Amino acid sequence: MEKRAPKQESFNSRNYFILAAIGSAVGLGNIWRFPYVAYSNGGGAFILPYLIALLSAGIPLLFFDYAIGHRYRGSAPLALRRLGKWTETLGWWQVMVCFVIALYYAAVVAWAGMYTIFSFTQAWGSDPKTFLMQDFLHVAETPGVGFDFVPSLVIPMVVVWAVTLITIALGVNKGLAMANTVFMPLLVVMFLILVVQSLFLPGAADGLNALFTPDWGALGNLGVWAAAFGQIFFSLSVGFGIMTTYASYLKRRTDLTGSGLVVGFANSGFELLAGIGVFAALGFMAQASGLGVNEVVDKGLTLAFVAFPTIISQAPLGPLMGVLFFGSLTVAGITSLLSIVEVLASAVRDKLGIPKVRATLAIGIPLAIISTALLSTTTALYFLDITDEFVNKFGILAVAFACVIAVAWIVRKLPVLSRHLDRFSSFRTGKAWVVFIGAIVPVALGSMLVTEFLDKIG
Ligand code: ILE
Repeated sequence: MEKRAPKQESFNSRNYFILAAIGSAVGLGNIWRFPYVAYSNGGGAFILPYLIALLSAGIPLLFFDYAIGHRYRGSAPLALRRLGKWTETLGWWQVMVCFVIALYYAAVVAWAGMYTIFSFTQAWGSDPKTFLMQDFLHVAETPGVGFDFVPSLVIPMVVVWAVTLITIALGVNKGLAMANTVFMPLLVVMFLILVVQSLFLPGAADGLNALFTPDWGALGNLGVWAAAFGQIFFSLSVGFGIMTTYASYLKRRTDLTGSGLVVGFANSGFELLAGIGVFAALGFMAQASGLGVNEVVDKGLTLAFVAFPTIISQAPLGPLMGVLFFGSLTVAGITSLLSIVEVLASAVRDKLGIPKVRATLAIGIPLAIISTALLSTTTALYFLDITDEFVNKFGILAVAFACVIAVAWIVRKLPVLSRHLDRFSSFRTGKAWVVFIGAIVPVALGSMLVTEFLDKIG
């Protein structure tokens, strides 16, 4: 039986909410995911599907999450239960997705933290790849074989988990708002200096050309559109409980759509900046090694932990660049991790009717132990690769699709949510929003899921 939920916390100011929502959105997805996704899906031409995805699905879904969280004032499962009873199940599905993401997201933050320290001495030496695989991660040669602990990975994980759980336990204002007030300005300053530094490197222009040269032909490919929508969902943190949870902490009188636009454009602005910074640096790397940019481009983990160390070792003021890059990755990652774990802690708080601190410990400690156990072993990298791909493609997209279908077509609550949005907003979204959420978003999400599925089995 559900216990009576303790009194809902709320952000002392709307600015805290906006800051925390931007902190959630801007994360690993912006820094290491976007540049490569854009480059490999049409370069400059990718801007078109990207903007369409942002305006037709990202922002409308952000409003959707906000409306549910703000109107039904609860964690994702509780808010969805208040909306349609059985839809609580969808809220738990979102919680599951967040649980899985948290397991590996924390590890990447921990590794980025370690690499910030390594940057001072360039501990990776002349061969960053071997350093990463053998000296740092001790990757087993065969997946699944040699499930051994790597003790040196445990401490950074424990630190990341301690910071995360303490912040969440401190509550919405003393924890989340404070952390974002400190970390977000720090991130902006560090990242801007990094981008300027990268732009002054020799070869930077080649990198930017590689990123922005449009391949218009790519637009005929459905996969490119799927990549644009997928990037927006992941990066904007929409559709899997995060924004619902954060919006439940907004005071009643507020501006939902105005806040949403600020968050959406801030996130995309940061993402574009990350693309510029990363590709300027890759252009330098290509020139320094006498290769084409296409030969040095890499994605995700290798981009961050192999390509960047190589660049840092060669660039003037390399150690500074290293601290800025890995520092940014750590800070951007931790503010996103906070939002992912907030979804879990608030769900447990509401379900068991226990205070936030106890709920945080009840879910946070097992989560931290599982995450540390799985990702401090010689098979960490395999685990990360598999879950990252699976969660992105099927977890996030599928749960967002299910929620939109359920709310729009089964419990038919879009008119209620639309009225709520219009009432608590600086501008009216009216019928247009209902059409986007009821028709355009489900069609876009549905076709992406089918494309991904066919791609997997094909
Ligand atoms: N939006 C963030 C990112 O881009 C997180 C996604 C929360 C899981 O990395």
